[in-house]
Amino acid sequence: MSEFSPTPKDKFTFGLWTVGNPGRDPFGKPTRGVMSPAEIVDLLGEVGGVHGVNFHDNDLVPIDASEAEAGRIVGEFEAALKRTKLKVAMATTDLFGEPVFRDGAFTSNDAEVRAYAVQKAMRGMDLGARFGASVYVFWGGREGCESDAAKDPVEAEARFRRALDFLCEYSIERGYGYKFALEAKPNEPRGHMFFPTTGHYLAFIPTLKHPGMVGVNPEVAHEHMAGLNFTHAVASALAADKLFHIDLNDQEFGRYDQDFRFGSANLKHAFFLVKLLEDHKYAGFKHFDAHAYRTADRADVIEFARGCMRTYLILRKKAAQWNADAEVKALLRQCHRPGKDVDALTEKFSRSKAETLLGMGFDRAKLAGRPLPYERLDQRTLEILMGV
Ligand code: DIG
Ligand code: MN
Ligand code: MN
Repeated sequence: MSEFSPTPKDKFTFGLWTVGNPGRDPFGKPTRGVMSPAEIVDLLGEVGGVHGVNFHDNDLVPIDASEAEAGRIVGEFEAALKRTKLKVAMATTDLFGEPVFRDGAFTSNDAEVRAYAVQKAMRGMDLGARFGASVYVFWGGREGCESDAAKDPVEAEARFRRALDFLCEYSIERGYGYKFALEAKPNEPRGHMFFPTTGHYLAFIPTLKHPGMVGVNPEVAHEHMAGLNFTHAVASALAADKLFHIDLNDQEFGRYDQDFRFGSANLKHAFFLVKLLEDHKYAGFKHFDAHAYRTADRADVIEFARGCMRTYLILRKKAAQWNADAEVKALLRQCHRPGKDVDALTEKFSRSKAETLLGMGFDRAKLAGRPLPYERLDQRTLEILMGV
């Protein structure tokens, strides 16, 4: 056990499709063998310290599997879970791979496709509940359009809302106790994606019939693809008490969805994310929705998974070091001016407070001249990260 060895208590999880990714990409064939769900669970057991595994319905049971095949696959999967003591943390539905969903699932223009998508999600919820999954993710991979001639976006969102309201009721009626987590992604695979960022979902959730059951599942790569600060997206979710799940990975800005190993592209961004999660005591699953480079063999896939978790644990220690650093604390004291009395004025409105505030004089030149040593603060941050 090294200082940065994960344990199941860290609640790190991996989807079957992550370490099971065979290396296929839009321009090339698979470079690795396709593993069965049981073999993927055994690989995660070999990785060590993993809390749980996640699956799309068809990652586990292929869409055209016979009853007998489904029974065999599920039985082998269950045996592998027992062998490795891995839990099933999150489940989700593949509503994006099959041609039937080419024009969306819940937002499709075809009522039969919408109904089939809800049925498929219900069956996915049944399968997840069978293994004790407590979070159910919805990534609307095909909800969008290439031309806005296709459908009214207000109507499209209404269809998405109807499906979620129905599925919330299904979870309640079945007593599954699911926390639904909505995952945003911009720009692909549809020409224009509905709900492209976490912020869009945070605005959407209050319009649902059971908003308390529904939160978000932000993903690093997806907010980066929109050119946004992921830590701020997570902060908005935390502030709204809606961070029900999180997809950790990494991503070069301005690229397709790369799903890189956590921390491998933007170490400073990863640091501030881990600091935020730890400062705010996020207690949910930390899912690495990522995959190894296409060049990786099985051994390197294992290193990929270990690297995701080690980087999180190293950055967690760096965050504690940063919070305790004397120079950081001194610099923060210089930059943050509480001004208790003036702050109290806008704490809670009252006519007299408003009058007092209206009557106050502010010396703009003095305020503008106060030092803000952010260069030194950011340099100190980098030097802590660089181990200096
Ligand atoms: C893509 O980032 C999506 C799908 O992999 C899955 O539906 C979801 C679960 O993490 N993330
Ligand atoms: Mn992704
Ligand atoms: Mn994801």
